[in-house]
Amino acid sequence: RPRVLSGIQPTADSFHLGNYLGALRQWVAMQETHDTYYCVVDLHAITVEHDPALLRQRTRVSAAQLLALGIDPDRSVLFVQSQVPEHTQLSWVMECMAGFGEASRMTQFKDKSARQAMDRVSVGLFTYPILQVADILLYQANYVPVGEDQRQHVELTRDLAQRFNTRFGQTFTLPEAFIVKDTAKIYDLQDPTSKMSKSVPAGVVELLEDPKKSAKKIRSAVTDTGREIVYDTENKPGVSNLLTIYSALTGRSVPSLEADYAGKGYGDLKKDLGEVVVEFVTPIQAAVQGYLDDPAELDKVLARGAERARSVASETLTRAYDRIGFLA
Ligand code: AQP
Repeated sequence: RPRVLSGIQPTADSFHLGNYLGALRQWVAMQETHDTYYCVVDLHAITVEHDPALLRQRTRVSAAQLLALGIDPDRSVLFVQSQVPEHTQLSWVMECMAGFGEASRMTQFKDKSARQAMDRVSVGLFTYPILQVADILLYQANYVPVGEDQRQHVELTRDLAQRFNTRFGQTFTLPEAFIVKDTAKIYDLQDPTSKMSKSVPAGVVELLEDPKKSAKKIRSAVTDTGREIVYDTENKPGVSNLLTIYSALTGRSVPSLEADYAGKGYGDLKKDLGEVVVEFVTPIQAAVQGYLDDPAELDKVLARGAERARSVASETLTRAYDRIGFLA
């Protein structure tokens, strides 16, 4: 089976619909067909200022959400990144493979650092994509299921893996981004030209917020001029985004939704989609609560995942260390 690795940051109280439709839905589905490794990337979470107690809580809430969404810890290796020290060890090696200019071209760093004064931006935020390179290469992953915003980081991973292999001998598998086109980018409900992102909370639907609040956000989503419910990303980005979400959550095709809503108004679409979202999140919230009610058991599941992850990661690291000339 081809191998898959992906990670998600524990940097918010809840995952949002963009995370779910862009990435996590694929994580769940790929368990059927791939050898899957999934991690909560807490090392990435400290690249911005954080509160330790909150990080601990959010790491558990993140793991609980993954389990509730259908990640099965028997079929997937589910773990917390900081519990596998090989990630930081390989990261240093890969930092030494990367050019400064190359790292400076990462658009996510440019976007995120532009929001703050340079003296407040951590070096960790700058080197973050290289830690991500290590995350992927340690498991010899063939595919990385992510949203469109992460494509450039997977490309960097390929480049650095190729460079290492050329200089020191075949060591790493070259991974490919696995991006589902239809849901590669879910847009903000209040600004349907920007991606839904936890940094701009206005138009974000969180999986763990009060479902009534989600339905309200959808009812007040920005829609477009005109009245027709048709998928047209250029002229109707708001309506198109709602149709994408509707289609992904129900499995109904966009053309069949267009046909059903012919002659109806934006209000009808938004009201119905609100109900679809409430139905989707309600059982997930109950399941998350179930996992959080027994944190000792949750920690045990994660410890077992870390142990399984380490057995693969340490083998890759040992080989990489040997190739670059470190003593055994
Ligand atoms: N709007 C989105 N549409 C599709 N996919 C998305 N992802 C994030 N936003 C969207 C995908 O979710 C996965 C987890 O991403 P992360 O842990 O890196 O979270 P993030 O990118 O920090 O989440 P945000 O909300 O996008 O944060 P900020 O505001 O910090 O940029 C990834 O696979 C990502 O592609």
